[in-house]
Amino acid sequence: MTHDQLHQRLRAALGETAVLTDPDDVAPYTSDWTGAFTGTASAVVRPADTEGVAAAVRLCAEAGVGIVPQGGNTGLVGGGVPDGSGEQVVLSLGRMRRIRTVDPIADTITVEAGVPLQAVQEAATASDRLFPLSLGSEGSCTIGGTIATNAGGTAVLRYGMMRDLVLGLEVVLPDGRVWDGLRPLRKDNTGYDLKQLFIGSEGTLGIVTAAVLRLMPPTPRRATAFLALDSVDAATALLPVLRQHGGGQLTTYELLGRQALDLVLTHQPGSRDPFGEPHAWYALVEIAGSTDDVEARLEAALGEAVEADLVGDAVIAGGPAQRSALWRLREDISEAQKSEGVSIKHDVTLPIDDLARFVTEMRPRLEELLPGVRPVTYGHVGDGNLHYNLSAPVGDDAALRAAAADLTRAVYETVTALGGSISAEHGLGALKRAAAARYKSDVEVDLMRMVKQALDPTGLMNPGKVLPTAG
Ligand code: FAD
Ligand code: 2HG
Ligand code: ZN
Repeated sequence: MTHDQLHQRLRAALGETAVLTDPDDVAPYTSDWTGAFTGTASAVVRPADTEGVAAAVRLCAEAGVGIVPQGGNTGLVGGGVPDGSGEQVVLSLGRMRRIRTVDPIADTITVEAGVPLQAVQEAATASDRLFPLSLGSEGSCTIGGTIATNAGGTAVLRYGMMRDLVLGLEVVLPDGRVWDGLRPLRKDNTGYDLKQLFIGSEGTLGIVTAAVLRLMPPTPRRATAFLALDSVDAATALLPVLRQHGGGQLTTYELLGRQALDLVLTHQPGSRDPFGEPHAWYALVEIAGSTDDVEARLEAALGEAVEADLVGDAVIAGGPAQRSALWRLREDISEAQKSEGVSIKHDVTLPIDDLARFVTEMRPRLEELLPGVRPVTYGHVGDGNLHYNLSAPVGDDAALRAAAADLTRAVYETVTALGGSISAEHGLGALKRAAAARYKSDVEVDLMRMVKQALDPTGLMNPGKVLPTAG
């Protein structure tokens, strides 16, 4: 079947407007948020419902055409973007935006894959509940995308990753069948937990079309502090203090190096340094709950931290405007680093005890490889997850591009030697698929290939992503 014939059949099955082929219409779907990944597509298909997704998958399978599922296109590893062949079809879930039900007794919300994360948070709030997943991209990223990447964010410390928040899934399989696993059950030991296979599979095993998600009690009281710290060691030593005083309500513990704050202050209008003098490191802490004691808990934790010499200075948010300003200093880093120019992203996890060692060991190694390279270090310190993103030496993007492979190898070797992971929360996508072959064990890679072969034997589901290249 030619691509033109495929387009005609897709239009006949899904309707004229559901299939985009005009280059101007297709363009927004073929490059990513970072600008590092750009491809071309045979077409973009935008089904309105699960049946439409299944029909599109069946037609692409008949034509032997690869399918790239796409949600909000905020992924940072090139997973939702087609390759450069022009042979692949992008399947966007963007029209599937229905919130199907909020169930106050089961304490669940059932939503379609294309619903933006923020809309789910708002629907939960409107029912006096909380959907706790929280990302800087929440206005644009979709529930399907957060499931496909097993997204993390700034509340993982308390609530876990997306994997921990999904009770049931509906998935269109690579052969076009629909698996209805849309169950709100909290207990279901009937063999393999199939939904977990699809969560974090980045569109390589099937297309998530809907999900049942867990809701949590709301946390209307929030105590938020921005801290100045001398070292990463101080940040890790502070974690048990925060946890002890937080009493299960410690929700956020984020770290920022001075370079990260500097980028925000330079590029984000209205941002302001909360302190009179610069410090090497900063942390954003939030304790959240439903009772008034959250502030007292935060103050007690900070009192102990100051006494133990772990904190140099601290600002506690006096109200919603100040809280939001402090949050922006953390959440705007990605945007600010993008404005600064070319950078290389490393989203790594380490055993928490080794975070300081990692940061200390990396600096001279990187400086030797590329003098003037600027590590912008920040992340979810409570989860051992650093975004160790390297900006180019000032004015020399070309030098960073030339040294990129060596720099990344140095980072990943150190992470692996310390028992960490080369992808904490963003996934492998296209960016890290070759690295996965190097840093995962042969047994792990083999098992991944077996799973892929079993579910997608013709390899049409997001080709060229996640699965390490052979050899
Ligand atoms: P897309 O980018 O469209 O797709 C991502 C992957 O999922 C692709 O492989 C795609 O093929 C697949 N996919 C998408 N939808 C489906 C579906 N319905 N079925 C099957 N496969 C599908 N991530 C974090 O984990 N934590 C953060 O704190 C965080 N902060 C961010 C901040 C910014 C400013 C930005 C730009 C990104 C951030 N991200 C973060 C990354 C990104 O937002 C997440 O990975 C998010 O889950 C992607 O959702 P999406 O809908 O945009 O997916
Ligand atoms: C964050 O924690 C995101 O802000 C984005 O995961 C990280 O842009 C990045 O590298
Ligand atoms: Zn992150």
